[in-house]
Amino acid sequence: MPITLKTTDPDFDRRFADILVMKREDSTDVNDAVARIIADTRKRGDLALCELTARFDRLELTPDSLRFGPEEIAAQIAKVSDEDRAALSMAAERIRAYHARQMPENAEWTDPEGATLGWRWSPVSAAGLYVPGGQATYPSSVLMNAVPARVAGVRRLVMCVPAPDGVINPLVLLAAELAGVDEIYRVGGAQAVAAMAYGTDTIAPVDKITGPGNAYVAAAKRQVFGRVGIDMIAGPSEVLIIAEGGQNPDWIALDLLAQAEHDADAQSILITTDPALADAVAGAVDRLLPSLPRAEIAGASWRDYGTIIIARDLDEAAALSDRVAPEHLELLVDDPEALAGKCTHAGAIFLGAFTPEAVGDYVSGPNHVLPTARSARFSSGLSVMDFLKRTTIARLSPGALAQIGPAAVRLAASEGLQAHGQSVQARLDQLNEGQGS
Ligand code: HSO
Ligand code: ZN
Repeated sequence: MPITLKTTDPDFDRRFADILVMKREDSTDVNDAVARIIADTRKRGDLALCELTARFDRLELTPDSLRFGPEEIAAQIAKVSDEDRAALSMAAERIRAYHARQMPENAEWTDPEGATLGWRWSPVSAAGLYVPGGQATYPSSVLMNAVPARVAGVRRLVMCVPAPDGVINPLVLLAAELAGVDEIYRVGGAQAVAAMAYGTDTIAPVDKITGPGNAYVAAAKRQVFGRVGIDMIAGPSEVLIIAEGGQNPDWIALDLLAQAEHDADAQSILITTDPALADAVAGAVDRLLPSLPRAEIAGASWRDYGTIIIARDLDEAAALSDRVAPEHLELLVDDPEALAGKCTHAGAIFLGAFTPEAVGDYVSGPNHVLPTARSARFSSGLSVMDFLKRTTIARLSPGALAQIGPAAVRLAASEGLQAHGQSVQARLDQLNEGQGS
């Protein structure tokens, strides 16, 4: 049974507040183990990678076989069906086109004092993409991470993916090829993150690491942050659907289940203004759930975290959604544009009955790496910006320095920084001399 609430319930505020603070992940403390793995990888490099891969992935490697060779990649990719290849290529193209539009412009102007100012964007030189092995190895996520990096102009793109027992998903390799990944290593876990951050003889270090992973990978990303940049630490996936009466309850149920099947800790929330629709959706979930291959995972998520809220009206629904700040927000209402205007805090918004969240996972174009756990209040999904940095530009004419320099001299004095003031004053003196003569 999902949690079911009405905003008119006397204890609604307290129960809704409980949902907001709900802890949806085990906080297994893996920090010490990860710190040891990082230290070992820094010290022993490739040797540590080979040993750890034998231990965790039951795969015997030598430094020479850490990297996937071109023939091996081609042989794996040849296994992919034409249909799968066409679908993945279409996804890659649409993701590329969307992200190309995100490229920001450089700026430059000269202000009235004569200072030429601006900024310019440049890509990080090398990026590393972590791809999980096992159940959560998603080719779509390879595209979502690698394509924006390439669009941003990153020159060297590295990927680490574990191959437990030597097994690799050919679609992951195809996605890497379509996106333009340069180097692929069959290394996973904290050791992969450490190798990309610090480098080994085989894997040259990168500047930024992105991509999802288990608790070990997440802890490793936190620990190497500062040495390299990281994207975000993603939590379990979530969807919030706002629906009006008249919408198809089966479609809504499937959208809720699509999120729930990711993870027993995923969360699916329905807010509706129509109590009859709430009942119909609850019934449809119970009917559709058992036929899913991942019924156990989806069922656990729906049972423990699934939520149905009956709201007085759409304005109230939008306000509640903003308090949740969901990763994905679906608006299944007659006028989704109007409602979207009232929803500010969401990683991605899906408008109307023909935009199920799952199209956003694969082919609509926007990124599916999105802020979870209410972090859409202050952050955004992965974009080309994550692979770019901004350098500011200033060039002062002598006249500009003459006008604004004296204020710098004063402020330097007020901070007790003599050399700062003198570095400006020396130039001002020369300008004054020039004027005197
Ligand atoms: N919904 C997930 C992404 C995903 N779904 C990958 C399917 N494959 C988090 O946004
Ligand atoms: Zn998904």
